Amino acid sequence: MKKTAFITGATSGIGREIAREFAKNSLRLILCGRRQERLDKLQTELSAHTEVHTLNFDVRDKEKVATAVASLPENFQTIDILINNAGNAHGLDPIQTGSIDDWDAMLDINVKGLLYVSNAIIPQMVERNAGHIINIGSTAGKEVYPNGNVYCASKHAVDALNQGMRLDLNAHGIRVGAINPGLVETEFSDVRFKGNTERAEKVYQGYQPLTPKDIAEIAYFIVSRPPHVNVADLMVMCTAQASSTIVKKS
Ligand code: NDP
Ligand code: 8X3
Repeated sequence: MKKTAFITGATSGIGREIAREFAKNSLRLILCGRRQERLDKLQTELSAHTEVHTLNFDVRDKEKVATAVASLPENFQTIDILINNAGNAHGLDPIQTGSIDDWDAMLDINVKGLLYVSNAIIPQMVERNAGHIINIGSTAGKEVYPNGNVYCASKHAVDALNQGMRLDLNAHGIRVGAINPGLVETEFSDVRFKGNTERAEKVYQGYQPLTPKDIAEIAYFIVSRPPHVNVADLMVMCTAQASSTIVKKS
């Protein structure tokens, strides 16, 4: 029977490409995000390959998260794969001048939002003693770079939660792993720099960054391993990148 994957942050970047890659491989999809037009467009595009259901909610709203998951039609209620991907950086400022609103956004979305979604889905995996969770972390969850302070803290929290989930869900045969990408060209920097396109574009100039498709192919590789294989923690950078601060640019 075809597996069903629940993907947060499917309206853009990494999440959208994971949706496309999974659809190409006939996984059934539950696509989540806040931008309904994009959800509708992607549903139309991918329905040629597979069954698609969309859910519109803000991961920060724990009631909406729970209601959305509870609203799934019967044929989408069994979730085999959870991709915890929704998230962003907001700002790039030293700790002494950082914006509290940016800090709230990053911790509420990247950490608490991931927890709310996990809370709505993990119990059914535990009940079935089956499931696969992939948490999208970051190299920012493995090291800290100047001005990255709170974003890095949020991704370090994702790293800790990935480990914690793996420990707690071990008895239930649920696979838990993280993909920790380095620089991937998406709308990430547009969000980080609040629509300052010039600044956002500069992040990816002078070298070849990863593409969302690179990450999507890795995600499909992971979910298509046989049941005894769990890719627990994977870090991937473009060849030009050696660390958060060392990137070989032309
Ligand atoms: P994008 O900005 O392209 O995509 C972010 C996605 O998250 C969108 O689909 C957006 O949907 C969703 N999202 C953001 N906030 C919320 C919210 N409050 N509620 C629900 N959904 C939300 O960025 P990426 O694809 O690059 O980012 C995806 C993940 O990858 C993030 O967790 C990011 O931290 C991580 N990452 C990114 C890297 C990069 O270099 N790009 C590298 C390492 C990790 P919508 O706005 O429609 O709600
Ligand atoms: C995104 C990669 O280096 O911009 O998580 O933090 S980075």
